[in-house]
Amino acid sequence: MSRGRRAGLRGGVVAFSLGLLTGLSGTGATPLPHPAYELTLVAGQTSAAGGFNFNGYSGGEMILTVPVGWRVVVTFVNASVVPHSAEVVPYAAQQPDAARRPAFPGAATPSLDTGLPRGARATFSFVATRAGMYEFVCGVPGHAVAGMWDLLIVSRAATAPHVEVRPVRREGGPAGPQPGEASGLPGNILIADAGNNRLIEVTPDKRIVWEFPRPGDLAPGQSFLDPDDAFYTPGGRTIITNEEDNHTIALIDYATHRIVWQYGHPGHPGSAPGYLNTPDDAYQLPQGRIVVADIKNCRILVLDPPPAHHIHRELGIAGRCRAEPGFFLYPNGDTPLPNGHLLVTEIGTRSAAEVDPETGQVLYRVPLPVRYPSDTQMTRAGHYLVVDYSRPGKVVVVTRAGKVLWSYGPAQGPGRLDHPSLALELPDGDFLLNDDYNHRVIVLGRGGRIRWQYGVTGVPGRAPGYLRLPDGVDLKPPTFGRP
Ligand SMILES: [Cu+2]
Repeated sequence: MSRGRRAGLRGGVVAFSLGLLTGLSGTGATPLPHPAYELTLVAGQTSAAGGFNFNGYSGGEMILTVPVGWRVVVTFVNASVVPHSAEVVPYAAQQPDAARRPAFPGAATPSLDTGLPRGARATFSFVATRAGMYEFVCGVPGHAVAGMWDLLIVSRAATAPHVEVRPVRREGGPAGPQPGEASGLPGNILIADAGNNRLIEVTPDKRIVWEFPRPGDLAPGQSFLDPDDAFYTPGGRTIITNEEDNHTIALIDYATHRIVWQYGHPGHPGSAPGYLNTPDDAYQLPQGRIVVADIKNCRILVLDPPPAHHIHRELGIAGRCRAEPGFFLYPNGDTPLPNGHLLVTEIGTRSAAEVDPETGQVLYRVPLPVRYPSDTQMTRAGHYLVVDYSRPGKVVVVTRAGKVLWSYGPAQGPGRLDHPSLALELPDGDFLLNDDYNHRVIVLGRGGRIRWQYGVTGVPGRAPGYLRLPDGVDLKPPTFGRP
């Protein structure tokens, strides 16, 4: 998928997790003395309340209730260009106009007054030892007053934590096929469930049959964060994924659940050999080479087949972001075509170009009539399928000249898309796409009807039937995994 410039902006959407940690099973860590609840707070996730919101909710619209005595583990992410912070303070009818002492020891991010910059993450935790009404507020002066607060209720009566939001944006049910629902899916699909830091393979009847990482899958020191896309590789044994904000790409062995190859330095963007900066859409080509759209370096890298870590070719020049021949302007997609060429999507020029990876030559360029094109694909009829990573989002099919042949993009209702980042054509001509900020993956019929859905619209989660900011999908090839 791809989104590109949004690295940093990502962080995504909502994301209060329904994760209940009861002592980090499987990692060998000492069990926590209190049952814990994990909450992700994304500052400025949407434009609601002028951006002064957590997870899109402001003014107390989001309410977390936890039983007294529980630990709350908060992962704070700033998705906004405006610096923000977060802390827990006692609820007051009048919001504080500046940071104050947190209600519980440790219940605050660093830099409460000045805020953390865009893309920053901070984790804090506290034990909710006293029942009562509290609020999560931004400590930057003026922000809480502007609406940047949500509620925390520490309850003696509650037996389990829960989150509720008003207005409630729930549509559709979670897991399980709906009556009469025919998916149109010819097989399993792979979902890069970015906000849950995992990849899952789901059957057409919505069972999870493969997941990475399971507890213990990662070696000590290995990380797996925010996978943006994941694709089955042509060899039938591995899955390739890019961790855009972790600046790495990786091959995962499907059978053993091990990372068998990695390129890039986790957490360290760069352009020197061995480094990537916001990589998107890593694919393995049939002969084993790896391609990746290295967005912020404005280049496409072609790497020698693993286990090497060698650059075969650099298309464009790292750091020279230009809309000129020989250069790329924030490329976020590099779909391999049957003829061995790549279909490169550029955010900066709103176009897709067929590129010969051996020479870097652009054969033609397709203008894309969308605000923020993501991950153009070629259809079997030879047209170009692209999504608009916007709200409302769109799915568009255009000719080589950029003429719109088909488009979908309702401005409201349950069919409205919210930052879709990748659409693929299914064998029957319908589309499989991830609708990131709606926390769902759908099959969209050519008639404009949603035929199948995994995830609950607008409701992030990790339980079966839920997703959090799904950022990529792939369709399992019938031959994958067969000897
Ligand atoms: Cu703030």
